[in-house]
Formats: sequence, structure tokens, C-alpha cells
Amino acid sequence: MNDITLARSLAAELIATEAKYGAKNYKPLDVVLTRGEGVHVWDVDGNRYLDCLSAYSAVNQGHCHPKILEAMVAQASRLTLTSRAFRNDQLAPFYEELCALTNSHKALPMNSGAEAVESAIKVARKWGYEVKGVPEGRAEIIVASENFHGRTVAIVGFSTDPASRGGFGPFPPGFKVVPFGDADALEQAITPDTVAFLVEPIQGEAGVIIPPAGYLKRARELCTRHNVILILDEIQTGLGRTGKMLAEEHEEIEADLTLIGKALSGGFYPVSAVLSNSEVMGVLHPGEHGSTFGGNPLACAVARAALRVLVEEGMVENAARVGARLLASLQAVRTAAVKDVRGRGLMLAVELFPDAGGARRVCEALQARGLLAKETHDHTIRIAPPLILTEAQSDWIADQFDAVLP
Ligand code: IF1
Repeated sequence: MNDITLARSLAAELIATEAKYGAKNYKPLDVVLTRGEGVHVWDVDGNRYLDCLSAYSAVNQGHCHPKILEAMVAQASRLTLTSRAFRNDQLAPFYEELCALTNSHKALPMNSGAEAVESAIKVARKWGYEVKGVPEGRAEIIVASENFHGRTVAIVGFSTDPASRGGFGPFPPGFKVVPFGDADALEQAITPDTVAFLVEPIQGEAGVIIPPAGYLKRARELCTRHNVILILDEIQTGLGRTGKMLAEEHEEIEADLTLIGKALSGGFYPVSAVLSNSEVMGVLHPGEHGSTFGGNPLACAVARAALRVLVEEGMVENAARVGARLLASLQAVRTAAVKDVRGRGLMLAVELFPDAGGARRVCEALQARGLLAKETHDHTIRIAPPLILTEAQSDWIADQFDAVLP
């Protein structure tokens, strides 16, 4: 057997082993990756791909960024976990740098995105009872249709996607769904028991849905007027993805609670946080919330480096500049099958007409040409490369779409 045959059989073997032992909660492309560097990843056969998913925007800084790696290795060999029963010397500078960068007063460190969302729900409810004066047990949180905020029971309970919530009930009460992008519907839904409105600035899983201009600004005004906490889930849109550090900056607003995760560690390690611009976080007292790994020194050191390279290497500005170029060139290659091309910064999507044969087929054709992208729902291809993408790489991506779009 030559090398290529050997390698192919390795991929097939790994895929078969996954199928044998793994829960079948995913249907990935059949590409088995073994190495990543910058915008590129390599499979076990040695094929190189340009990664246009970036682990759902967790790898904004590019794969295996050397400075984040260095910080991780240095910290891992010194101290990894203390629990919050003791203090560690990485937490204070992490708080300080994170709050300075995001213009926040307080931060609550957690691990996964879903945990940050759960934490915000708890904080908002407690604020509702203790500060707003909502009668015990009545706190209500308004969310948007087609939302994606994670996979916990509470979160999938207010999902409108049957695949996400079906079969997982009963669910905690206290959530009300309004159409995304409709500020009038939000206004009508607010009652004296409403404590928060939780929304993604741009909906990711829904297919990169950008709300009408002015929507978030009006949501901000409504929340302020009715004493409701605005919670922006920036777990996917935050940290440069849309061409601003936070997507809220596009409408010059500030959320009361901002949730970040994913790229907070540059993909090295799960790190998330709840950021607070008001006194909302003040409702938490010792013993009322926590996490074994939240705020651990390894997480803090990795996140500090991940934030530092975003700024020092101009990745946010690059996302705005190269993202605008990619959007324009994708719009220029649109074919009869293309219903819409949209995006902000490096969070883009190409949506096909329902009769165009499906987005999965396009993703498979792109894979064969050395580009990895993932369909969302049946007809939309999401394009979210690392924020270090060059103009030449951007043009190459558009060329690949030009070649494969039906
Ligand atoms: C999977 C989607 C993206 C998120 C927002 C919270 C979370 C996510 C806005 C939870 C997570 C991930 C989860 C991942 C797929 C992915 C995803 F397609 F499902 F919707 F990115 F677009 N808020 N999104 O996007 O964060 O707990 O996962 O750390 O495989 O479920 P988490």
C-alpha cells in the first residue's frame, strides 16, 4: 500500500470508529482534520483547506495562534486550576483587560457559551425580584424567534427550532418569544413582569440574519423606558467577527449584559463571560453562583492572550476591511441559484433558492476545492473565516464560490 492509500484508510477508519462509539448528534463533513495554522487546516490525507467556519467563530484569531499557544503552555506549566475557593494571579488582570476592552464595569467568568447565557438569565431574574420589584416567581424574559443561545434545558425550552427543543421537555417557564427584528412586537410583549430581552445582534444559526437598521437601537430605548435589561448574546458576533469589537457598536448602543465566549480563548479552551454595564451584576452574592473551572488561571491567561492579539494585530479592522471586499465579490459572482448574499464584517452567508439543490452539495463541492464551509438549515452557506484573512485569500474564496454555485 502506498502512503495515500494508507492515509485514506486512516480517515475511513476514524470515521467508522466515531460512528461505532459516538453519540450521533452531529453529521459533519467527512473530513478528518489533524492540524491547523492561521486560516488553514489539514486533513489526515495531507490536504489543505481554507477554513471558512472558524469553529463557529471560536477561532477568530486563526488556528493555533503562536502567541496564544505560548501563553497557554507557559500558564499550563505553572498553574492550571485553583477553584474560586482560592484566588489566582491571572483573574485580576483578565478582569481589568476585558473590562477596558469592552467598556464594561463588571465581568463574570464562565466556560461555555450556554453557561454564560444561563448565568445572565439567573442574574436578570434576581435583579427583577430584588431591584425592579417583580413579584416572586413572575419574572419574564423576552427572546426572539429563530434564536440560538445554546443547548441547556432552559435555553432549548425557548428555542423555536423543533430539532433543538423537541423531546427535551418539560421546560422552565418564564420566557416569551417575539419575532426577531420587530421592535413593535417587542414593545407589545413587555409587561410589568418583564425583566429582560435576550437577543443576538445578528442571528447566526438562523442563517446570518441581520435585523433591520435601527432595530437594536429601538430595543435599547424600549428596554430603558420600561426598566428591562437588554442582554445581547455576542458569543458569535463579538470579538471582532462583524468588524467591530462588539456588534452592538454598529448601532452605537450598550447592552446591560453582554455575553461573550468562543473567540475569547481563540479556540484553545472554553472561556466565556457575562459583561455588565450596569449594577445588575451586584445582585450576586457569595455562594449564589459559580463554576469549578470559571475564572481559572489557565483560562484567564489564554483569554488575555487571545484578546491581546485581536487588538495588537488589528484583526477587528481587518475583519471590517476584508469582510466588505468578500461581500462585494460574492455579490458579484451570484448566479441564478442565489437568493441572497449578505454579511457584516467576516460573518457572511450565501442563501440559495429552495429549488437549487441544497447548500450541503455546495459545501461538498467547496470541500473538494480546498474550502471548508458549513451549511445552516438547508439552503444557506455560512462563511466565517478567521479574521486574519488576506485580500488575496478573500478573492480566492469568491473564486471557489464562482466555480461551484449552481
Ligand atoms: C453546536 C450554531 C453557531 C451561539 C450563540 C450561544 C451559543 C452559541 C449566539 C452557545 C453556540 C454554536 C454551538 C455549536 C454550533 C454553533 C452554532 F450553528 F449552532 F448556531 F455558531 F452558529 N450563543 N453556537 O452561536 O455556546 O455553549 O456552544 O459554547 O455544535 O451546538 P456554547
